[in-house]
Amino acid sequence: MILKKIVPLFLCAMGIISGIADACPPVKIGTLSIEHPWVRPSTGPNTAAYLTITNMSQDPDKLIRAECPDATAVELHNHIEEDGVMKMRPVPFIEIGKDPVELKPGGLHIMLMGLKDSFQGKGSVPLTLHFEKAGKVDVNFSVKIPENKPAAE
Ligand SMILES: [Cu+2]
Repeated sequence: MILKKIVPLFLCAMGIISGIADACPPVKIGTLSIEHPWVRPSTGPNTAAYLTITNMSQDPDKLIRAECPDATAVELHNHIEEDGVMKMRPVPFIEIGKDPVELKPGGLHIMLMGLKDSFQGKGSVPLTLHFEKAGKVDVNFSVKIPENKPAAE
């Protein structure tokens, strides 16, 4: 019985079942629940990390900063359309209101820049997320190549 619970957690932490995101239990911090954290392996100096954050409280929170030991700099980014072209822009924070916030390709993302590691062949990558109210939390992001998506953030 205990083993049934421990094994999926262990496999999840190791990133072995990274393709099956639903097998990973949500990470809880304060009133926030973090699900499906994943990062794209890189072929260049930068890549992006994604996740879904749900706030169980009526009180909004903000993702204000993220850190990754394998990146020289980490920024919070959004995509905006400018003259018909999608461009990435840094944002000072990502508000977590009453609706779940999904960071995903083509939208909000955590930009990892100046990578010291391509993440190719890795199971997972540790990131630290800083929230204004909930504080900081360490989350393992599964290394995953997205399906049916071009290699752009
Ligand atoms: Cu970006």
